[in-house]
Amino acid sequence: MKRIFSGIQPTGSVTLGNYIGALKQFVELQNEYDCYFCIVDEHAITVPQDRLELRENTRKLAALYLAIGLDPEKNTIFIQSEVPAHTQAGWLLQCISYIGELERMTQFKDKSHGKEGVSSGLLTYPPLMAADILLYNTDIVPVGDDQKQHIELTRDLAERFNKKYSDILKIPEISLPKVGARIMSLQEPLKKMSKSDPNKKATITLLDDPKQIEKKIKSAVTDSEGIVKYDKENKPGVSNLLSIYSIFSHKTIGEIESMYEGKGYGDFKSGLAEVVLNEIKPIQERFYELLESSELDDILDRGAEKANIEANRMMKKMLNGMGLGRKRR
Ligand code: ATP
Ligand code: LTN
Repeated sequence: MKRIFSGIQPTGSVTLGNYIGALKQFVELQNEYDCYFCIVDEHAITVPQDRLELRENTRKLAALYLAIGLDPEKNTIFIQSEVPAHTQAGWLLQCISYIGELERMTQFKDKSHGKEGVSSGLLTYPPLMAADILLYNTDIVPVGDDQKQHIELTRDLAERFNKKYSDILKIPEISLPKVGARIMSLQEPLKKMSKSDPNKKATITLLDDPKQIEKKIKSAVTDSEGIVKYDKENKPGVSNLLSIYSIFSHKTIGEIESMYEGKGYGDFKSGLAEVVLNEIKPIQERFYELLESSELDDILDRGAEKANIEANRMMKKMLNGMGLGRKRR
């Protein structure tokens, strides 16, 4: 069975962008692959976090992984900081990364732009991500479009390590969703929807209450034309809403355009709210049950145990390959 690895940062409430770009792919892939799904809390601290919120967000994300339908019997679900090999391998890969290539990462440029006191961890975030992936002999990494560059770098680092030290790291492939690889902000449709966006009207989260979701969809930025038509260049707001509609309704964009021919944005937005809520409501119900359960801790304990065994096996090979410490058997 081929291996999948992916991770999400516990940096806030999970958005429709995360759900469509990453989580929905996880659910689809779980039956055909041996999957490792991680909550990457060590990535979250590359920008300032409140420690109590971070812990709460970590637990919530774990509950959400299960609530969307990931089966803990089939998948390994765990928290990054509970598997120390990630930071250890991250360091080894930092030592073969060039500052120039890290500075070229668009996520680093976006998150550091105009900020004071940018942490060095924000710069060295990609080698840690590469470690996450490479420790597990990963074949495929399901992510949204914004992570393409990081996966390219992961492949480069693996090739560099294999050439320089020892040919042990598997070169992973990226998997992007067919539709919705980049869901845009509801308020600034030229910007990606992001869970750390301070403007709460710009994002829909999986845990927003239904009234809030309806309101946010109603106030989503569109245009003055009043025609429901997909045209990314000239109608980015409406096109983004159409993509979301298509994903939640399993209808093609063409079918939805026909449904709303001659109708205004009001009807279109009400229809969109309905299909989104149909899918999200049951997830929310399961989420709140799971959050309080001890079952969640058992699953995370088992996940960490399995991930530690797997990651330590590769860690040993990497240390041996680089000549660190005494040779391990
Ligand atoms: P932050 O705002 O803290 O950077 P984020 O919302 O960008 O967070 P991540 O934790 O960085 O989310 O990403 C988790 C997964 O969700 C990744 O696979 C990423 O590619 C995907 N993703 C994030 N935003 C979007 C989006 N707007 N559209 C599609 N996929 C997305
Ligand atoms: N960088 C990713 C989160 C992430 C990840 C990973 C995704 C960290 N490690 C390993 C896939 C595989 C992000 O910001 N979305």
